[in-house]
Amino acid sequence: MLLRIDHVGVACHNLEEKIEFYESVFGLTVVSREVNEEQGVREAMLHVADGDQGASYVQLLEPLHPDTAVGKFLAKRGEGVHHIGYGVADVTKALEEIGAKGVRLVDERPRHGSMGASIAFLHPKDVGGVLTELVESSKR
Ligand code: MC0
Repeated sequence: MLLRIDHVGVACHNLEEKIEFYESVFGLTVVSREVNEEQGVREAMLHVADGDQGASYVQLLEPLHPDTAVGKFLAKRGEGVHHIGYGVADVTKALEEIGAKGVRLVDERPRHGSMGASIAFLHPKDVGGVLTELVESSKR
């Protein structure tokens, strides 16, 4: 069901500073920047590698307000890995299958994600403490 690691989401206080760090230390390149009001984030995708099943990225996330998922995470835990996003072929089908196995779904239906993807989150409490995102990439 999981095709690849699509991205690792990293929570940070200052997006521009963190982009500069990933560019200068790892030589990564920003391929997309977006503000996602629904998710309460300003984010950037930095390309890491291409594989048979698609590309993988580091996603840097800065909260738009303290009272957002990433804002609350930063206040509680500080900067660091916020979630793992796995590529799937069909996010609606994957949600059905995973929900049927008793895993709590944060999203019953897909939402709008980075670079036109359809995304949905699984609750970290049911995935061993890991906030897990399913990502169906846009068919561009
Ligand atoms: C919270 N918890 C986490 C966590 N966030 N555990 C692991 N990883 C995380 N990222 C834990 C808390 O420590 C707490 O455990 C419990 O979950 C409840 O957390 P809370 O602080 O009370 O917050 P809630 O319950 O209001 O919300 C948690 C929840 C939320 C996961 C449901 O953050 C959520 O809906 N996340 C999905 C949306 C999201 O994260 N959007 C931002 C990225 P204790 O033990 O202390 O009770 S958007 C994105 O990434 C898009 C743009 C994309 O990829 O394209």
